Amino acid sequence: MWRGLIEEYRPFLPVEHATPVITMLEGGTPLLPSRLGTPYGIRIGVKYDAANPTGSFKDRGMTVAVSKALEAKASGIICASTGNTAASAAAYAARAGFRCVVLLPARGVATSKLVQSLASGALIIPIRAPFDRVLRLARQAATRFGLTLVNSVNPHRLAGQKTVAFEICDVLGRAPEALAVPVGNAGNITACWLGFKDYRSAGRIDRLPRMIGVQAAGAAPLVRGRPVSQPRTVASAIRIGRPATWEGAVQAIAESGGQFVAVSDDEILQAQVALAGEGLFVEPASAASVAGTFKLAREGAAPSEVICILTGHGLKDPEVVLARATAPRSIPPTLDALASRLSGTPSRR
Ligand code: AN7
Repeated sequence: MWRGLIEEYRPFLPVEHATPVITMLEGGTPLLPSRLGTPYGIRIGVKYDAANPTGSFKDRGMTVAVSKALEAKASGIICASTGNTAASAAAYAARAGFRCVVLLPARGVATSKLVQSLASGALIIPIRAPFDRVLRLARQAATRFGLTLVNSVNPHRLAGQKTVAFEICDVLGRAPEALAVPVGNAGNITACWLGFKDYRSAGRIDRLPRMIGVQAAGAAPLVRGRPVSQPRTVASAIRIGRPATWEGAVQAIAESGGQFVAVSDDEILQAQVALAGEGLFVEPASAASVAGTFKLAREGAAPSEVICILTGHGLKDPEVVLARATAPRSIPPTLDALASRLSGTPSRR
């Protein structure tokens, strides 16, 4: 039985025997084959990290960061967030009995993420500024008010997030040829790369994957090579113009012989639909990893096997789907009415 990622990967993590483990048995998420690469003659597998307890990959880093904060006898935690870090921090803080302060950009956080943080009892403070400014405030506030910062600039977050690389290698028995990751603040791509390198040092794998970092075109500082002052994209989770772990991301791409890719909002939403066609409902930021892989495949530049990390659940951001859907109209409870409605819709196969 899966024991949560701290117990599963203890020798690779900064935990001691005495570290109190705050866990919701995160990790151990499905690695699934898909038909997504078939039209391009490549294999696309997906790591469905939306299956974590709060619906995003953030739980991997949070179990370690919150456990270490408890070990250090912190009085509470604080984060800046585009939503998922907040939802995860709020949940793990509740479990640890911590106060949790969440600073959010006042505009553009998806409703469900706000709802999750509220439900877990976090103190939510919307800040009238974009994410990068909010993160700066959170860093200052952590020092001033004696709170532990649980953004990915906290090394324990990165340590926990490495485990996604371990899990992929454990299932495949090797590293994939390439790994595609959506990139916002750049903690995750940095952590994934460290994870693969740890596994190689430990002799668990003998070669490393190429890393593909995917950003939304309107929020693509790493693709452009300079910060973006007013990032714009439908993928609110990665609407970040000045990634905090810039160097780590650049290093992952350079060392692995990989690349950064920018995808348009349309490409992101098309990938979201394609994933839904595989039964996988993800939020737009998540679909970016697949959109970037599709883009490379169209250019004939995709590796023959890509594992895409699906970082967050589709239920996180219902507005994006509703904005594009036509609301179904109701019918009377008769077979005739049902028959006429069914005749107007195409069958799937
Ligand atoms: C679904 O919650 O930055 O490159 O504050 O929620 O490690 O930042 C979220 C980021 C990808 C990007 N996919 O990861 C936050 C936050 C989803 C995300 C990313 C995020 P990083």
